[in-house]
This record gives sequence, structure tokens and C-alpha cells, in this order.
Amino acid sequence: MADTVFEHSEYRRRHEELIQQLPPNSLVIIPNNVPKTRSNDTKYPFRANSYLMYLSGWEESNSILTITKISNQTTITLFVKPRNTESEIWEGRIVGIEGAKNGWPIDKAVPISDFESVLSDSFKQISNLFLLKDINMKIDSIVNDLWDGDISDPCVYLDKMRTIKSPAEIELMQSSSSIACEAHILAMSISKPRIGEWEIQASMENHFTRNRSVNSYNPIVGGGDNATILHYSSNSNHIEDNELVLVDAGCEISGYASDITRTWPVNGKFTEPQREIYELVLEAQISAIKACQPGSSWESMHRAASEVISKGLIDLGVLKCSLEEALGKNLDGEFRKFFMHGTGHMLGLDVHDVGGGRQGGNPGPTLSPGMIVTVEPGLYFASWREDIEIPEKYSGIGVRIEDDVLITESGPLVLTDGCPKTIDEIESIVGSAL
Ligand SMILES: [Mn+2]
Repeated sequence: MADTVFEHSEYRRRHEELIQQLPPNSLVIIPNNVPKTRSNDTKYPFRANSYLMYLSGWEESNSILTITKISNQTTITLFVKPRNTESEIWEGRIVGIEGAKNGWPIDKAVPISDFESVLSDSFKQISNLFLLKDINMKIDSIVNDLWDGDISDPCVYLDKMRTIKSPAEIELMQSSSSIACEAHILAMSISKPRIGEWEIQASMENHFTRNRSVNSYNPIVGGGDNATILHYSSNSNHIEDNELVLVDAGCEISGYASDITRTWPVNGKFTEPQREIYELVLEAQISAIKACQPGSSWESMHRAASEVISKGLIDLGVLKCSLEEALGKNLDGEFRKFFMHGTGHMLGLDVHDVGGGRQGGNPGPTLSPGMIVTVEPGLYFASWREDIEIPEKYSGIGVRIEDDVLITESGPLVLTDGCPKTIDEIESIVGSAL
């Protein structure tokens, strides 16, 4: 028997929930990701498709899950690689047809080579087709060749389902949160002037690997001005005495992500200007977390953070305008010069998880029990910016503080509260392992 991440009954409940929403005579196709070449004949580490993992726990490459609902008869089929000794000698053991059928929450396992013929048979019986597009181009073109009708997006149903985490999912996300908290504390404890950004990255990845987890995204370790680059990733500079370092790093357990940012002075002591900015971001973050109440609009946490930031920037003399101008009509005022990203996003199988809520167009989902979101306001004063005025004393300061928050009936529950964020706590931990 295989070890699926969740009990089979949990996957079966997910199938049931999806099937109930599908129109009669439907077929849903979920292809797995395609392994990507890194260089010549070596590949990037393979990561299975999140929807496929969500619906079956299956991870092996070269596979496709289909769900058919034909006159109230439903069938979950997994198309997989058959066993092959020669290939297994080189690439590792293959689960195969029998293994898949016996160990995974599916009804049928079929060789992947039969996909096209099985598909053309099913097409005679269905009237609604749902395909997870742009994952495997070969599958997209097979489907396009065989099917003349409309192709719908299964994410319409699946994203809503993935947004609300089950108790078992929450448990996993609590473990990946806890491991990431420990990694941040370790990184703080080894920090000292002139440490390399890569050394901090290495200490975190070491902790992730030792706990059988992997990065949930490329860690950001930015010292000084590098902290003001939102997606800085080279992690290739020394961090000088008196500089802050911003570390945005999280891990993944059985596919489920954590996502934490902490910012600390590399020498263990905040300077006065660093302290002023840090305290403002922390106050904004705490206020945004308090706004994570069930029934609140998605915007409410961003509004809470933006209000604190706007007022604070005026008090510090960074913004010389009214609070109204600082905030702007649609939270698009002067404060955006220094806080240019959203306050949070959904978190789950994807680090920027499905279910909406990111910046742009739509109003975003209403916060509901079982959702897990990040809360991560920041302030950035890049010394190299010439398009805006950067106050001299804050020049080269970038601060972001990010926690992972479960919405519960009784309010926000911070899954990453094991990671210290007050100035006193941080100053006592930085350098303590040296
Ligand atoms: Mn994040």
C-alpha cells in the first residue's frame, strides 16, 4: 500500500464535492506537470501539479487524472507509466498500473499510452469538457484535435474548494510553518556583520532539508539596499555592519507551503531610524492580522495596514500631505511609493495559492474559516531611487514582516507565531549562536 498524504476518504470527499458541482455528462482532465531540463540531460527537481496532488496525492511524472460523470456514474481514472525495469534502473522505481490501483484513491489505473484512445471513446459520451490547460502542451493539443466543443476551466470549482483547508491540511501547514519559524530563528542566531547572504540562505535550507522539507520558493536574503528589491534572489552579497537583512523564506511539507518574512539588524542592534521604520511596519502588521476576521472583506487587512503605514509616514515626516492624500481614494495614495505590494495572499499547495485575493481587478474573496492567508506589509527606502525623494536617514532600509494566518470562527490564528518579531526578542536572538 502506498502512503498517500491524506486518508483516501479525504480525497474521496474532494471528488464528491467536485462531482456534485459538475454538470451531467462531464469529463475533467488534470495533467501532471512536465519535467523541465536544467542543462543537457539533467533536470530541475520535479514538483507535481498542485491540483493533481489535491485530488489524488499522486506525484509521479507522465501521468493524468480524469474524472468522468456520465449519467450519474462517476469514475476516477489515473493514467500512469507502466513498470519498466530498464527505466527503473536509471530513474528509480515506478509505481505502475497495479500499484496505482491498489494504493491511490482512484477507481481505475490505465497505461498513459492508452490516454488518446480512452479519451476519444469518452468524448462520445460527454457534453462538457473541463481541462486544466497550459500544464502539458501535448495533452492540450491531443484534446484540441479530438474535441470540437467548448473547453471549460475546472479551476472554477477546484479553486474555491482548495481555498478552505481541512483539519488535516491545517495540521500539515502548521508543521511547515513551525519548521520555517525554527529556520528563521537559526538564521537570526548566526547573523553577524559581513555574513554572506548565501550563508543565511544555506542555514535555512539546511534546516528545511533536515526536516524533510524543501523551499516553497527561492529564499530572499537581502542585506541593506537589497532588502528593498521585492523579488531579490541572487543572495550573493555580504551584509555590512549596521545593515538590516530581510529574509523571506518558507518551506513545503507534502506540498503545503509556509511563507515567512523577518527583518533584523545583522549586528543585533537596531539603529534609531531602523527602529522607527521597523516599529511602524510591525504596528501595521499587527493591525492587519487583527482585521483577519471571518466575514471581513479581502481588502480589510490591506486597508488596516495601509492606514497605519500612511499615518506613520506622516508622523515620521516622510510624507508631507494629509492623511487623505497619503491613503488615496482606493488605497492608491502617496504611501504606495514606499509600500508597493499587497498585504497578503492565499497560502496552500501553492505559495501564492489559488482562490483570488491578489492585487488587481476583482474585490477578492470574503475571509472565511479555514482560509490561510499571509499578512506581510513592508516599507522600502531604496537609496538608488531617483524617481522619488528618499529621506536620507531612512536610505537603504527595507523592512517586511510576514506571518501565516488561519481564519477561524473566533478570529485570526497565527500559525507562525513561533517566530519572534518584537525588537527586544530579535535583538536578544541575533548573534546568540556565535
Ligand atoms: Mn508571501
